[in-house]
Amino acid sequence: MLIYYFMKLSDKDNKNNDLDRGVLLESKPKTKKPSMYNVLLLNDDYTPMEFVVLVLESVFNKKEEEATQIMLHVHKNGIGICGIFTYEVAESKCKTVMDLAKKHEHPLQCTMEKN
Ligand code: TYC
Repeated sequence: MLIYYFMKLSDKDNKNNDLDRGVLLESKPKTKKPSMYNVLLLNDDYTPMEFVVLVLESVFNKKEEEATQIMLHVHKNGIGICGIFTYEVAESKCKTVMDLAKKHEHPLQCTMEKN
């Protein structure tokens, strides 16, 4: 990235210096890739499998087949990733899942970790 630097022309002491006519200097790009976060579902003994599949379809936009695979992975392994998002989106997805679980009185737990 190139940045155009200049000094004010009223600075008489610098009138023959390159700086008072402006110079182009190299600078590092200021853009940064955002950190990404895994959203995780945790297994429990009571939440119905159908409810977990519905959550994966409605909150994480999974089709029925993939939603079922993720649910079965969590059921067997205790934990599984249901999506990877920026911090604010991951936080919002977790809250939506927890609110839905609470509303339907299921103990389903959702959490996030840095990817
Ligand atoms: N283990 C639950 C059952 O047997 C199903 C389940 C799957 C619960 C995934 C939570 O994140 C979960 N009904």
